[in-house]
Amino acid sequence: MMATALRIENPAGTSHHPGFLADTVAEDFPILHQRVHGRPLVYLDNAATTQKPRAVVEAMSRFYATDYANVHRGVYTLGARATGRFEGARARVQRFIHAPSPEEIIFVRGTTEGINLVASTFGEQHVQAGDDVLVTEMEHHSNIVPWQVLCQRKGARLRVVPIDDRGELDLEALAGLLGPRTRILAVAHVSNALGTLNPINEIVAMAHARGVPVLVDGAQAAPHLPLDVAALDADFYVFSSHKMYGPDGIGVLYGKRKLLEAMPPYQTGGDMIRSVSFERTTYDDLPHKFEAGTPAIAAAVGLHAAIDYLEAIGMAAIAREEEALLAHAVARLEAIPGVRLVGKAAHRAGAVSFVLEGVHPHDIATILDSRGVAIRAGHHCAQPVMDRFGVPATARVSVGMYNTRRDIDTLVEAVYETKEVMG
Ligand code: C6P
Repeated sequence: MMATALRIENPAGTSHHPGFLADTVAEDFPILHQRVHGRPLVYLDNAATTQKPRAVVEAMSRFYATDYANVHRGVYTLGARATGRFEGARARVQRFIHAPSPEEIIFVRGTTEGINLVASTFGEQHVQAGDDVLVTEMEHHSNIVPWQVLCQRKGARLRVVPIDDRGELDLEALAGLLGPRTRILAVAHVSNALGTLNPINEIVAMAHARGVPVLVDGAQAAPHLPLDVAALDADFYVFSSHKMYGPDGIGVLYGKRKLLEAMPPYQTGGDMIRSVSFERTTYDDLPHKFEAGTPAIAAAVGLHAAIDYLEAIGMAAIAREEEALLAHAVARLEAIPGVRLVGKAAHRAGAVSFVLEGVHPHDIATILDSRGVAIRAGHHCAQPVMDRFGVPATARVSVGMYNTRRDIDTLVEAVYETKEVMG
């Protein structure tokens, strides 16, 4: 890990060759060095989940072997060590996203749970009959359904900011929808289905100018871009560890202290209380008020290691490399006769979606798999996006820091082969 950090600090600053970073980190990801159906594996489903570097796997395994115990409970040495590691991970997340304080970092299971938490607590408090909750047409189901259920329960209206033919948010429509009854805007930083990178600073500023708080779904941004929730001034920001080279089972909800303090607990039980009697329970302070039960302790240690790994490389370097790689993917895919990109936003991160005339995306993914290339086909848990573009599904290529131009070229060759096989 340290060797990696020394070798590759900010490599993209000195290289215009996409894949330079990937070539350097490749050896840190043992899973990538295998054959699938006799071909070298090309993993291009990073929006679904990322592979884990040795540093993450080893940090978790070392923790289990040396420091593991439950947290916030035992006065004994192991318990104290485990608690130190768990809280150390929280502080690491705080620095990574530039949150003002560690108490504003709530560990959850992932983005989905983070959004559900806010909808069932903040939403429950603030949304009443006749109010509006604003989402966008490009949201993942995780950032639609919790709000829809809340609105149904409260008699509120779920209103939707439309997207244009390029897959970009219609900011004029957003301005028109932000009204006196809007209680929250829930918006993706990056679309998982289209790859659109939203102008999130502008969006937050627009909402705040109307007094509307904003929840940002950062699931597809955290692995690809430098984050600064304080500069962004987001009220809530959520993301999943497993999409940023960390383990599954843990994610982060950042919330502004004032809002979190005023919110009721989400789940109740052990580790979130100050005192309990049969008459009355009082709750612990932040962040514990929102963390009922034994948390994902080793996963927090793994997330810590993932963030160390990401920052040793540098998020700015990752963003630059991946941007160049995506531009290459867009150019090569667009040049294939019969391919149509779904989503052509001017600013993109992470993913490219496409359809191929006459071939179902599932068939594309199956044939690509036979060539060792792993991509996702389907609606990507974003059915309203599919409806908007009039397709049942897309094939989606999503990149990570270990992908190279060669990977994209292998993918493109396999798409040409798909055309031949299906033609
Ligand atoms: N998208 C994809 O293949 P969880 O499952 O809770 O870690 O993340 C949910 C989620 C929320 N928002 C966005 C923008 C997402 O992309 C995801 C997960 C995966 O696109 C699995 S459907």
